[in-house]
Amino acid sequence: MIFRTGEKAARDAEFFNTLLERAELESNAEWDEFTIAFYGETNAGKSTIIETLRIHLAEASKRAEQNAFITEMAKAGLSKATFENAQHALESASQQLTAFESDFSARTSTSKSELDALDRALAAQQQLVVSIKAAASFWKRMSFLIRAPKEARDAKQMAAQLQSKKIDTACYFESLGQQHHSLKNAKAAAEELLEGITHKLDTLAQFADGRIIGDGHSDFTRETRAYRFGTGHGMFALLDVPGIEGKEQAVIDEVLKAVQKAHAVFYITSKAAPPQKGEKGQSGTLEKIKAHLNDQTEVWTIFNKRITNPMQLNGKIVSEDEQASLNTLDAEMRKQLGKNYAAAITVAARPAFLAVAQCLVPFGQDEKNKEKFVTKFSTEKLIELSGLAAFSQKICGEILTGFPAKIRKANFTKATTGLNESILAIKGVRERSIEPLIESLRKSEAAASAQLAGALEELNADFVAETDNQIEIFKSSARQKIYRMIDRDISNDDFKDALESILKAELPDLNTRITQSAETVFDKFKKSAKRALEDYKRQTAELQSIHGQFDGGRLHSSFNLNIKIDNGINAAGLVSALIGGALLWWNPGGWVIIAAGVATTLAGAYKAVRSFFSSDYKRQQQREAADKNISNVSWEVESSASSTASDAIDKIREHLQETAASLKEPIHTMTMVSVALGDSVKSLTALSNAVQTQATA
Ligand SMILES: Nc1nc2c(ncn2[C@@H]2O[C@H](COP(=O)(O)OP(=O)(O)OP(=O)(O)O)[C@@H](O)[C@H]2O)c(=O)[nH]1
Ligand SMILES: [Mg+2]
Repeated sequence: MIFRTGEKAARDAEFFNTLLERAELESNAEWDEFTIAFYGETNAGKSTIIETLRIHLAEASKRAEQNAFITEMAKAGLSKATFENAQHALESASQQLTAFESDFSARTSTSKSELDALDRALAAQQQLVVSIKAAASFWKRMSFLIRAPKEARDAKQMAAQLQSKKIDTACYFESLGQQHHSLKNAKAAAEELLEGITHKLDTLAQFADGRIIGDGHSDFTRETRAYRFGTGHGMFALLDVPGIEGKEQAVIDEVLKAVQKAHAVFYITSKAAPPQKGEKGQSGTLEKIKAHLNDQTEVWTIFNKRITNPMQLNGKIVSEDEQASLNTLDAEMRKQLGKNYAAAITVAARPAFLAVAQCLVPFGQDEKNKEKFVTKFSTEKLIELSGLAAFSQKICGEILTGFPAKIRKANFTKATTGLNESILAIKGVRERSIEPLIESLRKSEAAASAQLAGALEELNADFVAETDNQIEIFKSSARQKIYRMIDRDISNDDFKDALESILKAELPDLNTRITQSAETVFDKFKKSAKRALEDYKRQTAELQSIHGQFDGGRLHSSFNLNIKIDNGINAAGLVSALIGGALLWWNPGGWVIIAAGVATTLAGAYKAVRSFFSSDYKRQQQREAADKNISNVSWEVESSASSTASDAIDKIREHLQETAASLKEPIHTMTMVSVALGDSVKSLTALSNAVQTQATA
C-alpha cells in the first residue's frame, strides 16, 4: 500500500479495513464441521495416525478405497501359492541357467584343449615322418613305396581319429546349445509371470491402506487434505497437514491455511521432549508453535511412540522417563499457549496402523510387518495396546462433545485475535514509525526554514555592507581627483566643470562595482539557500529510510505497508525561482539621473561662492562644495541601490513563503497517514468489540 498524498492515504486505510474484515473473518468461516489440524514436524507420523483413524472409524473415502482394493484383488486372482510358485520358478530357472552356463564354459575349454593337444601330436608325428623319409637311403625310400613306414601309418591313423573327434565335439556342442536356449526361455517365462504379478500388485498399491503415509523421506505430504468423519455428535474433519521443519518454505502457506481453518490442533511429535527452542535469532519449533498456534482455542500434543517390534508392546508404551519428559513438554506448551493447551496423548501409530490395516499389498513389507504383530497379539489387543482405542474414544468423546459451541468459540476467538493483532500492528506502525517520522520531519523543516531566513538576512546585510564599501571607494576617489584640481587654483567655472566630469566619469564605475558586488552577494545567498534545500531533501529521504521499516507484523502477509514521501523538492529549481529575475530589477539608467542632479546642486554652490575672491577661501569653499556634492550624489546612489535591493529582497521573501509551504508538504502527507491509521484502529476496535459481543451472545 503506498501512501503518497493525504487523500490517497485515507482511501487506502478504508480499503485496509475491508480487507482485514474479509481476510480475518471469512477465511475462518468453517462453521459446520469440527476441524482438527494435524500439525508438526515432518516424519512425526501425522499421516500414519490419520490413516489409522480413517480405517478404524470407517471414513467414507477410505471405505471406497478399500472396496476398490478388494475388487482389484479379486480380479488379480492372487494367492500366496501363485506368487510363491512364480518366485520359486524364477529362482530355480535362474539357478539352472547359471549352473548350466558355468558348466558349459568349463566343457568348452576342456574340449578345446583336448583338440589342441591332438592337433599338436599329429603335427609332431607328421614332422617325424618327413625327417625319417629324408634320412632314408635310396633302397629304403624305394621300399617305402611298397609299404609306408610305421610312423607314417600311425600319423594317418591319428589324423582319422582327430577328424572323428572334431565331428563328435561339434555334435555335442550343438545339443548343449539347444539346452542353453531352452533354459533361457524358461527363465524369461518365469520372469514374465512374476512381472505380471508385480504389475497387479502395483495396481493394488494405489488402493492399499497406508498410501498417504510417507516412505521415511521428509516432506511427504505436500498439500493439506481433509478427511471427513460422521459420528454420533455430527461431522468432523481431520486435516492431514504438510510438516514443518522440512523444506518448510514450500509448504508453510498450506500449513498456516490449515491451522487457520481448524477449531482444534493436534501437535504430533515423535519425541517425548519439549519442542526445540531456536538459536541465534532463528525460530525453533517452539517459537513456530507459539506463532502458528497462538490463536487456537484447543491444542493437544499427540506423542507418537515409535515402535517397530511387538516385544515393545508389553505393558505400558511410555516409560517412566518418557512420562517425566512428557510432563515437561505439557508444562512448556502450557507456558506458550496458556489455557488453550489441553494435554499430551500417547499413541503408537505404526502398530495401530498395522493392527487395523486390512488392505495391504500382498507379500509387501507392510503385510510382513503386520504379520509380525498379529502373530503375537490379536487385532483387538493391538488396538488397545497401541493406545488407538483410548485415542479414538477421546476424539469421539471428550474432544467432540459440545462441538458446535467449540466451533463458535474457536472462530470468534480467531477473529478477535486476528483483529486485535491487526490493531496492535497498526498502532505499532503509527507509534513507532509514523509519529517519530512526523516529529523528525518537523524538526528538519524548522531547521531548513530558519536556515533560509538566516541566509536572506545575511544577503541584506552583505548588500548594505558591500554598497557602503563601494560608495566609500567612490567618495574617496572623486574627492582626491577634485581636490587635486582645486589645488591648482581653478576658477569656479572650471571647478564646476571638473567636478561634473569627474562625477560623470566615476559614477558608471561605481554602478558596475555595485552591480558586481550585488551579484556576488546574491550568488552567496543562492548557494546557502540551495544547500539548505538540498540538506532538507536529503534529511527527509534519510528519515524515510530510518522510520520506513514499518513493522506491520501479521499485516505483512496481506499488506505491503510501503509509505513513500516524495518531498517534491527540486533545490536548484526553487532557488532560481527564489532569486530568478531579482537582478533584472537593477536599473543602471538611474545613475544618469543622479549625475544630472549634480549640476543643479552645483549651481547653488556656485552662487554661494561667486562674491569671494580670496584664493584660499575660494579653495576652501570649492572643497566644501565638492564634499557636499559628492556626499549628495553618494546618498542618492545609496538610496537608489538600497531601494532596488530591497525590492529584490522583498520578491525573494515572497517566494520564500511559497517554498516554506512546500517544505511542509511531507509533514502534511504523513499527518494524513497517521490520521487514516488512527481511523483504522477505531473502526477495527469497533469491529473487534462487535465480534466479542457476538461471541458471548
Ligand atoms: N517405526 C515407526 N515408524 C513410524 C511410526 N510412525 C510413522 N512411522 C514412519 O515414519 C514415516 C513418516 O510417517 P508419516 O505419517 O508419513 O509422517 P508425517 O508426519 O505425515 O510426515 P510429512 O507428511 O512429511 O509431514 C513413515 O515411513 C512411517 O512408516 C512409528 O510409530 N514407528
Ligand atoms: Mg504426512
